[in-house]
Amino acid sequence: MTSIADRPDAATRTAMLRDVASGLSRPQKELPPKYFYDRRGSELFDEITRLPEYYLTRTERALLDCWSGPLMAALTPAALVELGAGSADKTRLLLDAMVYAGSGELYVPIDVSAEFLEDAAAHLREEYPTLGIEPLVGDIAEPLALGDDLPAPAVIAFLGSTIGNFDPAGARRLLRNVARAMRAGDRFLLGADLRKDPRVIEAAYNDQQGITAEFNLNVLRVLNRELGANFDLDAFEHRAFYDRTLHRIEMHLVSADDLRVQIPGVGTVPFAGGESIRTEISCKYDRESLSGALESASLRMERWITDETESYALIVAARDDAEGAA
Ligand code: AVJ
Repeated sequence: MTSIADRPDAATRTAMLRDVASGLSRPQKELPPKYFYDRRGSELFDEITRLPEYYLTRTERALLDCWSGPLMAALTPAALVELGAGSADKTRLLLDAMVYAGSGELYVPIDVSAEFLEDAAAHLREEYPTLGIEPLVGDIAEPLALGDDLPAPAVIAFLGSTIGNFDPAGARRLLRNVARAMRAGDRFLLGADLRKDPRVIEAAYNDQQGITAEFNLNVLRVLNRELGANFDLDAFEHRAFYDRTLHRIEMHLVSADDLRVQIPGVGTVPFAGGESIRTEISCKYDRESLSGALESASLRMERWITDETESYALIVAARDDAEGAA
């Protein structure tokens, strides 16, 4: 997964400056998680997905291994739209199954990084000569501009539990955007991490090897490089904990001491000893909270697929005015 280029354009830098200025001026300082993912951050995330503690990716992949075939055979989509064009191997499971179902015409990956998208598209065009590959540059948090000529029916996939990065209001907004882009025959395929023993969840974000800590600190490296900020990475510590009331992981960078950070274009940002920047939330769902979120966006859960430990779920949803079931 890559979201920001190592050399972002002027518009991206302006947006970053705005996000950083507003995020760091709040009582609880905050940074948007999308700034983790420069080249190094994407590599670190890749490493995270292979960690023994990080069960999410491997559980989702196992579910897709089992279910891509049956789901695609039942839905026979002409198009696959993927939000946040994620890890290539999971995409391939879906594309293989769509081609095998005999209905596939088009794959539309959506991501904010044009560079990353074009790279991935070039590979996929070689591997899937019978499919059109038409990447779309855009922020998945914004309304989807899929166009009137999207072949029907389409499956819109949002995998990797990235939905967890949105708070309930943000998730509802995103789901509404998805619902608005769907036609009656289209389906939404969502991958979501589930509520479970907090110790298991906390371990996934506090790995023994310290890769998640490196990943977390990388956002400061990005700000130093892109904005000329002077964050001292040694002055901040990784902390991740599960909030049992809000059902979410919060990731923070904690400053041990009082310090002041200079960010050109933003100004001086003071930190008191023990103060933190919240860098990510990762919300965990159960069947009820997910169907509630879907319903509030005019979507109806049609299928609920989990692994045997009910650790992770794949959900198929339709517009609530659609007929039939997958
Ligand atoms: C890519 C948002 C699903 O929340 O588990 C992994 C990112 N952060 N370890 C997640 C992440 C720390 C991941 N998502």
